[in-house]
Amino acid sequence: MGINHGKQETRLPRRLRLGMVGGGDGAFIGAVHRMAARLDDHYELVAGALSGNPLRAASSAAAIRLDRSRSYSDYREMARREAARPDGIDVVAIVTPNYLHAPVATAFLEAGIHVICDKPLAVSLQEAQALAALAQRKNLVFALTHTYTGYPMVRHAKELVESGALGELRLLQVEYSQDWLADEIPAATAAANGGTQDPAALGWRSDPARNGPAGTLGDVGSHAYQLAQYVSGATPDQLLAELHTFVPGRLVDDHVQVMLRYANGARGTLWASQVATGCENALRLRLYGSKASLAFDQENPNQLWFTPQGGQAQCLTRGRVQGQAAEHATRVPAGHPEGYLEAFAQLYVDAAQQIAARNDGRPIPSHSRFLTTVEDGVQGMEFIEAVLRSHAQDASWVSLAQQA
Ligand code: SOE
Repeated sequence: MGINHGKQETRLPRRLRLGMVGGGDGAFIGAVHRMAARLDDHYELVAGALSGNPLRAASSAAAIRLDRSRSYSDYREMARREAARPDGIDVVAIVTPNYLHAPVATAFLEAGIHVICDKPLAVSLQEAQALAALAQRKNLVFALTHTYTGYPMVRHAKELVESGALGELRLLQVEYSQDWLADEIPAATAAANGGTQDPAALGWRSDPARNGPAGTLGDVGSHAYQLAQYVSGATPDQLLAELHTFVPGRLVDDHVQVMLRYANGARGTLWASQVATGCENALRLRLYGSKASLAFDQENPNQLWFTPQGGQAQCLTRGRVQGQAAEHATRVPAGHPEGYLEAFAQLYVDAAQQIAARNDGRPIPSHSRFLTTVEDGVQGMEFIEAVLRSHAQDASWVSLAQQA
């Protein structure tokens, strides 16, 4: 396949003007969003509230050559002033700690500005539902960056399942294991904080006030759940879950294990851990249907395994596989690896296509339909709240549908 061969895209009349909230000096995910937004040349970053601290906001803006007059330290002021400019931003990327996702998104949606937000969507189901309702009322695009859904082979897997290639879904197995929280909390940090770790010193993900109540569950369990749901197209009815904190003094969970029941009788298991020694970013999905199974491993994203019942295992590869979804998400020819940044960029491509369509009053182009949105975020929060509920009831079966 040649470069961009098969890529279906509506040509955009101009680059979209992008703003960013969060992502100041040293922030990991903000820098990733900026790279992703640049890759396919549909955006220019023109404004930002990169930090709530005025000095840090200014130095972070200078470091990425953002116009000083469009660097803010208050996101509300940014929303107001950008909405009032004739050349104001079309869309804002929200890359703050989780507790700010909902208030920041609300401010920009109210100002009539499209949103691209990092996951998890919010810190409660109630917040998530309110965001979905607001985006709908304002008729604005709200993309949620579940990165791993941007891989061509994940999209191909989704298409395979939709085509019926797996038959009736029976078993789902998804895991997301990392090890970066495996080490003991240094004694000095713990002692200085009455035996608990200092959330400020160890980052916002370890601080329930800024992260929300779900630690590993929210950070990577949300990706695992979403990937399984995205590819299988199936949402469980019930789950049974246990959260655990292995490292003494940690204020949120660092491990979660879940059993899932589906209405058609299918069964699933999900575990996510950030204390899984030796694991870098092992997000793995296996689906088993009545006719065939498939397996995807995020650390080898250019491959997808497909095995028909009674037949040979087939390694399908990006760049050679036939399918519109994979071709739309592919940039370079077979054998030239694409990875994490391209997957992230794919979400920005699809969001750009949807934003341009919304702005012109056109229907959303069908090739951008695989974008994850605020609706996925609501389902993710339903999952998170169900896990918290089940855990609080000593790991009993709970229904996902129960409202907040
Ligand atoms: C850290 O655990 C992290 O960066 C997550 O926050 C991301 O969502 C995941 O994609 C990679 O790991």
